Amino acid sequence: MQTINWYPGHMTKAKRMLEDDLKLIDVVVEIVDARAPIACRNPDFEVLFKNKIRVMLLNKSDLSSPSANKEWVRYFGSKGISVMEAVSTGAGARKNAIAFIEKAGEPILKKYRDKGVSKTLRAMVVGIPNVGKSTFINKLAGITRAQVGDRPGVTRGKQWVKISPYLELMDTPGLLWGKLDDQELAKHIAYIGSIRDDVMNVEEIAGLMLCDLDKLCHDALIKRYPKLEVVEDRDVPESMLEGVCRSRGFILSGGVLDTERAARIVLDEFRAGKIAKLSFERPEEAREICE
Ligand SMILES: Nc1nc2c(ncn2[C@@H]2O[C@H](COP(=O)(O)OP(=O)(O)OP(=O)(O)O)[C@@H](O)[C@H]2O)c(=O)[nH]1
Ligand SMILES: [Mg+2]
Repeated sequence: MQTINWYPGHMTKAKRMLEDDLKLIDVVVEIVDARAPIACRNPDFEVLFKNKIRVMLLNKSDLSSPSANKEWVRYFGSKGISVMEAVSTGAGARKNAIAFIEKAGEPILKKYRDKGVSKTLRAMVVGIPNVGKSTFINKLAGITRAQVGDRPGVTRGKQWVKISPYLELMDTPGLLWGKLDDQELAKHIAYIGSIRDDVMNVEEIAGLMLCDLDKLCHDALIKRYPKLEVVEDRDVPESMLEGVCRSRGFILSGGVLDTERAARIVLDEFRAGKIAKLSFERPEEAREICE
């Protein structure tokens, strides 16, 4: 696979901005995509936030496997990381999410209370691009304050949003890191839409994703793109993409298959949860990667 080169220049500036603002922050809320929680964990965060109280939100859990969500909550919990499942686009659970963050900040609030001072808890919401940071903040605010979009790189600067008299959240731009050695994780980040489509080979990524989906959810995949059933080389990304072209009639004049169109459709449909609810990662693999 072609190495994914993804690090846009503005992220260096954004990372510096987070560093500068750390002194204002009581709690760090790290948002990951429940379909690929390990791939979403930016190693820079370990250094940046090592002295901070941290909690994790397993977001987009409506698009991932419910059993994997439970496994991930148990797994991160066993590592001492407080984690909560979330659907930031869904109704409800707003109060739970606020209580979750406030509970994490309780030791700090208590310190102030003991001094007789009332304090607003300040939390920084961080994560790689497109995981739903701004959507989560809007949900907690109960009103659209932060700009959101179904592509990476929507938030470009920081923004404070008041949630209650006791809680303020800071929205931040999605951050990736400079070098990704593990191409397996890079693929997952591309699949979930955290890398801009114009800096990667869309056809290659969509083809690889079809091969992975074939192993993870064969029946659902065939249901969506029936002509995939007859593809013989199921490990060959190009062949799988051609199967999608045939399923959807993406055939140009002269019988040429429009694989670019198929690639964009497959990525869009997967990201919108139209193919299957699934998780690319499970805690057993995480043990291999992390330990
Ligand atoms: N299905 C589903 N979609 C979600 C969820 N949370 C966010 N989204 C969608 O994901 C896309 C990205 O959301 P944003 O809130 O803009 O993501 P972000 O992390 O702020 O992205 P950047 O600012 O680009 O780093 C939008 O299309 C949201 O509607 C969720 O829990 N479930
Ligand atoms: Mg944003």
